[in-house]
Amino acid sequence: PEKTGMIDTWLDKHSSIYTAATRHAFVVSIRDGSVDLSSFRTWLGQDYLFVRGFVPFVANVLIRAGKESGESSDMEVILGGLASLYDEIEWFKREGSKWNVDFSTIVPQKANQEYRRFLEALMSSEVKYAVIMTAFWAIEAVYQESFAHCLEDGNKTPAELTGACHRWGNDGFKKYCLSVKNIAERCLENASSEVLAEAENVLVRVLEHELAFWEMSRGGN
Ligand code: HMH
Repeated sequence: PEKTGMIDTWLDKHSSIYTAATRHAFVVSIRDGSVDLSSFRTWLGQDYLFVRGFVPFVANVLIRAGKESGESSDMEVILGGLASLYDEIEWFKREGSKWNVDFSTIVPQKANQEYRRFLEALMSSEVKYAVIMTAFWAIEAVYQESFAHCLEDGNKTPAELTGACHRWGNDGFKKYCLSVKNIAERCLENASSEVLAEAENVLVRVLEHELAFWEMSRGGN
């Protein structure tokens, strides 16, 4: 029998915020086809800015995987994620032209600024590898869970939005998230109680930032 890891224990404990982040009304509206396209455009522009800030965060995780992990395969997992962010930025640019969203004029909204500030704080060398890895997993997993939901049986996701859903809802991304989760779990197994408490706190804060990001998107400009 598989033993339950820390992350699943925490998700159980904080299930209401986890569900709020992964089944948000904005995501549900993509799935049921009722999505407000101005909200989608807001999300697109804000997420493009978010991803540009996420690249240095993942690069920081990569550097730590090379120095602090003790497990050489961690680097390949993170490098794969970093490489796919290049394609992701190109995808955002194509979507931007498709939806007439001019990224050069977009200003980050408050929830976006706060999320990016949080990521910057996590990049401090004082934050333990297990903690940043837990955060990294949660950031990716919320998108994976959310967009996979839009592709599940019975969806009425509009055809012009399935590209976004496949980007994060596909099986390869799901497997990648599982690899990141396994890295985080391995680190948490050997962590002190202080580090565990910090990782749990950071996990909940990621979920709060993700929830606020969906709220911001739904609210439009
Ligand atoms: C807000 N969270 C946000 N944007 C993203 N692109 C990701 C996570 C990626 O998983």
